[in-house]
Amino acid sequence: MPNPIITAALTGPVATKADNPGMPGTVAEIAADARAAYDAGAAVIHIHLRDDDGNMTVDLDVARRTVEAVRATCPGIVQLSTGGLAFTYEDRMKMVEAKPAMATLNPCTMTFGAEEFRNPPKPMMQLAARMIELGVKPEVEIYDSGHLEMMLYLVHKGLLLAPLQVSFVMGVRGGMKGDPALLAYLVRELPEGTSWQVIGVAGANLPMTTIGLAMGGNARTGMEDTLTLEKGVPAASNAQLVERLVRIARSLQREPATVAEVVERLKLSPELVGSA
Ligand code: KMH
Ligand code: ZN
Repeated sequence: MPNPIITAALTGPVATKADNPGMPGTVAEIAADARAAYDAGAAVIHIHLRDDDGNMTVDLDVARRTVEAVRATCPGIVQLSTGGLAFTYEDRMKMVEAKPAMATLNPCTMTFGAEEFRNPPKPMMQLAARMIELGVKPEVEIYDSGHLEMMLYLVHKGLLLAPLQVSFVMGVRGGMKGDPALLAYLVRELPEGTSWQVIGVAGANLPMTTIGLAMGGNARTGMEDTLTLEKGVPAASNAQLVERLVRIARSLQREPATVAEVVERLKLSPELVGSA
């Protein structure tokens, strides 16, 4: 079993500092949190942007400044989100122009809690093609079994290249629930050599990421996915969540992958990975 890639999802498209004061709220705070998460064992830093007033944004200048700030602060691999619920798809697509080493690719439209998460097929495929041009590695986010079929179609069309990097998102209202039987099915359907993890949202976070690790997957945590350490106990920081995940991985005798291992395994573009 290869060493698990640990991802820290520092910020998200829904919760803000108002929901947990330990969440970063500016470019500088995101960079500082990335360093702390890296020091705790995360190799990949997944980011939804915040401007200097703490607002969610998909402004390309903020994206460039964020990529630069994180790269200057730590060697962690920057993964920008092209998701988000409040912005047009065209604006979200521009995130890859900031040239992060990785960015998310959400293959299908869906209900997302009280919102609509729009990922129309045509621009989604344009985004996939643009990522190939720029050498930005997609993290494909699968919220339902049909999304996996769409991913395989993109592979067939040459819009996604091996090695694939996949997240199974469990616990969003409108997508799959956290259920080990569903996970077993999805993992079985993956092409040989695919790297995968569970994104366990809210109550699904701890059990499903632990099960994913035990099954040989990678793992992600952070305040995008859960604001609490346990019911009623807010997480103090993203680093605290990463520390706990690393403890779980080590209890399962799995040592977190280094940045160099991730670059090699996912065939990331070396020029897009920082060296701070
Ligand atoms: N919070 C995720 C489950 C992405 O980052 O591309 C949804 C999301 C996807 O925002
Ligand atoms: Zn995200």
